[in-house]
Amino acid sequence: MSEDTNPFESLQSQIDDAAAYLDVGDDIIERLKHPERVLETNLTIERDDGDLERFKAFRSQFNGDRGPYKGGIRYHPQVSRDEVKALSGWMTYKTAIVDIPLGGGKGGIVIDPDDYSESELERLTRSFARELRPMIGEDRDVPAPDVNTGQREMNWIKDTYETLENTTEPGVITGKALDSGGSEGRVEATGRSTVLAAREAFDYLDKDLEGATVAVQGYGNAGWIAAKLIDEMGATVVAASDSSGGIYNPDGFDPVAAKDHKNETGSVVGFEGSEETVTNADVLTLDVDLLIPAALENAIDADLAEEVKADVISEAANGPLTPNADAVLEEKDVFVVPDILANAGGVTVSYFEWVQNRQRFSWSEERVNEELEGVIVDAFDALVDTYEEHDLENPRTAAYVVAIQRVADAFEEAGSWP
Ligand code: AKG
Repeated sequence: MSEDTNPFESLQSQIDDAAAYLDVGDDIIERLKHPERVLETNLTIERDDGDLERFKAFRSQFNGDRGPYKGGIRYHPQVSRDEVKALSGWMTYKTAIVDIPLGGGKGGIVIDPDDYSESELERLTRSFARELRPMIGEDRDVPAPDVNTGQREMNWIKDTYETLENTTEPGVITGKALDSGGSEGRVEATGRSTVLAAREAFDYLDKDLEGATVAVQGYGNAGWIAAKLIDEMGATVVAASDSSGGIYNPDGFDPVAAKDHKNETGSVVGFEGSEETVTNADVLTLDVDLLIPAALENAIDADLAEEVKADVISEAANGPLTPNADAVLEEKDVFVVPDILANAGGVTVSYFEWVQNRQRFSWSEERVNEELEGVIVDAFDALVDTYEEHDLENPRTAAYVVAIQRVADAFEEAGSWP
């Protein structure tokens, strides 16, 4: 990576780009560029061998003007205070562009979970839940899964919170297992919105998704589900990658079989449906119709962006393009469906899960997917209206214009303390 990009600075520059088109005072824009508060804490747990180990952990509550703070908790060695601040800001504008009544938050622990046993991870997660307890709650802050966390961790947090609070409050957290109050469709939701948003973009650009070629960078939950669903829509997945490398077959391959291979061996590399082993950078710069970056921030910097040949990018990851990469792609007329819309399926179905928990009622998978589709299509339409109204070059700026205006309106409508 030739560019050293701080994700929090990326978020702030995205807000600045949109501010020029907004009827919002500079003082309010300044407020909307910073989190309301950030918890930084040190968690010490006993390892299985009896030694103690300390882990740094964060929770950023970026903005609560439109509802409870909402966003995932990730376990990754690259977690930092600035990364969590950026991710919580992206959550704020994500919940706003899809117009669900939630704010934005994000948390994380600096850890490579692969190096720890399940019982060590449980002790660590429960320790974090104890720290979070005073600041979370179904009307306060509602965490969810993110990179390297899932139903197991959410269930531990729910159990710790409910035990200490002596209550049942499943809506304190989303992304739970189905039997613990989770929602149908939540596991697939991020990948699903990524392809629904891509479908809308192809439609808007008058391009045919049927037979379009697709490359997917990152074959975790969001990436592989997006690959599976786009294949079901008639597109051809020709490349995929994970942290060990990439696979390429110009005639396409079965994305589910590639996932089975990854489950068995730990990587997509070596999959029999592949013609060629390629690098991650190759996957990002292949001559395809649609590129889906589905790994971490800053996957594409300006140098790599010069090499990108895709016509459309749908961002399953948060922050995969640096601002300089965005500028290069804008020059090249690549249509980028921004993360805050493309991957908003996760938080949208989390919202449905929270609603179901409060209703003490479960929706069918069909209903969840139908409602999700409506939300993504409406958000895409709002983006396009603003994109055209202001004659914008970059769909990301249009998404921020819509989202920031909604957050600013809620802030102003609340009035101020005398
Ligand atoms: C994200 O969209 O980046 C999330 O962290 C998901 C949040 C949620 O499901 O509440």
